[in-house]
Amino acid sequence: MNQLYIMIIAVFCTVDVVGQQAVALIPRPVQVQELQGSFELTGSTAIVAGRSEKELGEYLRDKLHSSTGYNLKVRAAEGETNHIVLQIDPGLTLPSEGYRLTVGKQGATITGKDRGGVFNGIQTLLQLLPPQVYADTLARGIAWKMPSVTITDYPRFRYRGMMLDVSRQFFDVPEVEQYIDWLSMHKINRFHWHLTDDQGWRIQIKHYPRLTSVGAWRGPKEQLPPAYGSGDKRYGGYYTQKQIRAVVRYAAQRNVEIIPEIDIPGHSRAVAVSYPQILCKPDTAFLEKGSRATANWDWRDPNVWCVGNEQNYKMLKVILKEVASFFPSKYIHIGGDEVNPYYWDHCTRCRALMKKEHMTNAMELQHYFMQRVEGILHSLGKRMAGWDEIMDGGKLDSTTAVYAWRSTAKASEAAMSHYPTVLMMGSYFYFDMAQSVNDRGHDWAGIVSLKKVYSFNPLENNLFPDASFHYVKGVQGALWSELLNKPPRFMEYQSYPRIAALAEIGWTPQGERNWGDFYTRLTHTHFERMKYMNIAFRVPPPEVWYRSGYVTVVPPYPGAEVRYTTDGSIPTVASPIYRDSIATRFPDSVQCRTFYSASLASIPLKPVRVAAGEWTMEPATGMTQQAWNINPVFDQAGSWDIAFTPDTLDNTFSVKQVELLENGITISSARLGNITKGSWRYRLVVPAYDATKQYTLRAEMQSSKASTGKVSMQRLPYLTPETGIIVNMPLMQHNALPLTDYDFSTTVSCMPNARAGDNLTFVFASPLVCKTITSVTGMPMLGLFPIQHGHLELSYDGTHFEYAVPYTDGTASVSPAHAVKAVRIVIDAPTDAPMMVIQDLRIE
Ligand code: TNX
Repeated sequence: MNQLYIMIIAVFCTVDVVGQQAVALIPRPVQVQELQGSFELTGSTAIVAGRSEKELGEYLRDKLHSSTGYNLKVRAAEGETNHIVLQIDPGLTLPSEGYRLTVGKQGATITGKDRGGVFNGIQTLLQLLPPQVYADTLARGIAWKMPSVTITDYPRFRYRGMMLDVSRQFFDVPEVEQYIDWLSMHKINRFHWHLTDDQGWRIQIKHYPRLTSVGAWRGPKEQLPPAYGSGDKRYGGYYTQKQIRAVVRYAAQRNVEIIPEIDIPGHSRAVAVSYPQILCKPDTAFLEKGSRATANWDWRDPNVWCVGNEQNYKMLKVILKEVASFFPSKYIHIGGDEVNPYYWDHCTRCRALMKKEHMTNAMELQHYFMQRVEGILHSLGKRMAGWDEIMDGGKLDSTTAVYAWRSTAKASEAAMSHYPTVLMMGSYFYFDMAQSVNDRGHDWAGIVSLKKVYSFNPLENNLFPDASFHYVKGVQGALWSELLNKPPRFMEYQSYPRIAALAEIGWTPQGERNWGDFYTRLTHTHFERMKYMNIAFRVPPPEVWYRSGYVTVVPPYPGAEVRYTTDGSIPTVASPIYRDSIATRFPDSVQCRTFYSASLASIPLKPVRVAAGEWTMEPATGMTQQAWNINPVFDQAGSWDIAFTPDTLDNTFSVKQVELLENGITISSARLGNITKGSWRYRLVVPAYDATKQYTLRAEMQSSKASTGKVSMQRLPYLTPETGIIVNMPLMQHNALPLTDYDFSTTVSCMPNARAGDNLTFVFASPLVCKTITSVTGMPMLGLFPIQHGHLELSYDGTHFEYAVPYTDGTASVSPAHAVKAVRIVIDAPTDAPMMVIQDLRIE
């Protein structure tokens, strides 16, 4: 009986959860009851606020002002009708930051548990109004109506944060404030400000002025070399203490607490160039060997604070004391990540300290350092926060907060060790990762799509057993800015809509979260809000397929406007709208793009050939041969990319020997593949195509588990002439062959940095007739480490080379007048980075 009762409740609740709400709010509130009728806001609506709510009332008035044109009165006495009442009621039986919002014909009332509660209620109220409410110019002819509702709402986590790296790229005060404002509208209540890193120190410290006069700038004549696209110019900036105080106030008004980060002891190159005395004192034997860490490029910068130098703790105390004086947050984040112990190992002072403290390895120095900094922070009345590396090497104080970024295992470890834990695992929360395989972005933590972010469920896989979940304080997204230098407004593109998903993870109970429901609210309503907020968010591209002479488009959401071209150009807002499949023999010239508005459009995509086939395999120890008829997708000679993608990740799966047969006879084969983003990829160069013949793809595959998956084929639009290579620069690889296989994922790097005059020549086996030759440099996808100062030369006879074209933005493209014999890449000046990366030629 009892059980039945519970079951009925469960069913009832589920229906309620999945039931669509007419009001589409993000993050989704805990409880919404929709009622009949609505309330219309007019110029004579009053905002009723007592003394403690007055400033919130003024915030609301200002928010409503630009779009409605109204200048609403904020007053203390309650009128009978037409009002928005704001009140704080600490007696409300809701968690902190919770609120109740009721809208009826007479007006709206927001009762908050505390100031944050009222603020959050105001955000919900704004979302109930037409999306134009967010416009910063007058929106005419709009009835400012909100539907009658009763909402009871409170956050799932107390800590709902977003981190922004302002070191690799600098964002000025208006940009930061704008960013915080957007966060607050998503009920995010922490802004983690990553203020210092190897590429720039961004916070004024009065006792150490060189930190910003020297450490905030990079460029050809600066102490810090150019980096991450800053190129030839002096680049940088910092915030004065006055500015910081203003941003702290601005954020506090929006219920956002700022957690400053001063990243030590690693990521400290900007300090090291300003005050070199913070560095280690390597012993003479080490120095004589001539081993300089900087000559040995490591992604972890070796400019690390010396642990054995007492003066450093004095200096840190002064710095942290200033920091503590203008950030009211309880926590100060001190980084602690990715320390390169290279110098510690060879430093007389660090070695002496190790001996004194009976330490056996350098990681114990890291722990020692953290404990000292923890002590400094405590003496300043603050608590310490750091990246999960701070757990290594020993126990810290139980108030110290751990920001788990490396893995879910690190998150479990932190919570199970009873450290207050913030979840920001790269694979879900690093918004500097690419959003799809076709997008720009890092991918070391995988592709972090919107759906991937939203799928995060901390209750899965018994990640936080027993009481350890109690130590999970919340979730946070991170936007590292290495790659944010381009294209314009990429910072916003990387942030939204992923932050909308983050907001809902942080706010909404797990049981009320549902991807389909979220995606509908997002695309139907929230996109429109973000448009008026003036966020250059990522518009999802359509799926574009090709098979048997037709390109078919699947719009990313119902009603999405997809435009296309068939001439290889990028679709514009004037291109035709896709309505029905496109008949074409040249799918590679088709491009499609979603247009949300004239200025908000997705990346353009070319058709993907519908999978050539699928496989199903039993577990086996030996190779299994599989074959597929590929006539529907194979339609021309040239270079083809064949991808084998298992349905579920399986590292026992492998593919060997891929062949293409024409009427049963092998005409192309490949033995060497590579694994990229979960697929085995092979490249086939197919010499001929004849529409009357039968084509088959054959592969040898193996897996010790049962395996299913799909085989897809993409034609590469490039010619693949046989070429030799003559190298005249310090290549890192033993040979340059990866540059001649027309596999654009295999590159070669030049390290150390090339010098002026260094060059590399491609010599074609026979004179090459082609339209264009393009040399793309920099890491595939990321674009890091391109050639910045260089040019291409052409030779028509193999002996005389003539200047053709300079590199711009890492790319140089030339159209030869007639058959060419050789192409030469010539470096004019070194790049600003530790190395240069060169890709295969793209010949069309
Ligand atoms: C790792 S996350 C870093 C950052 C990089 C980021 C790039 C962390 C504590 N350190 O310095 O910017 O990866 O994704």
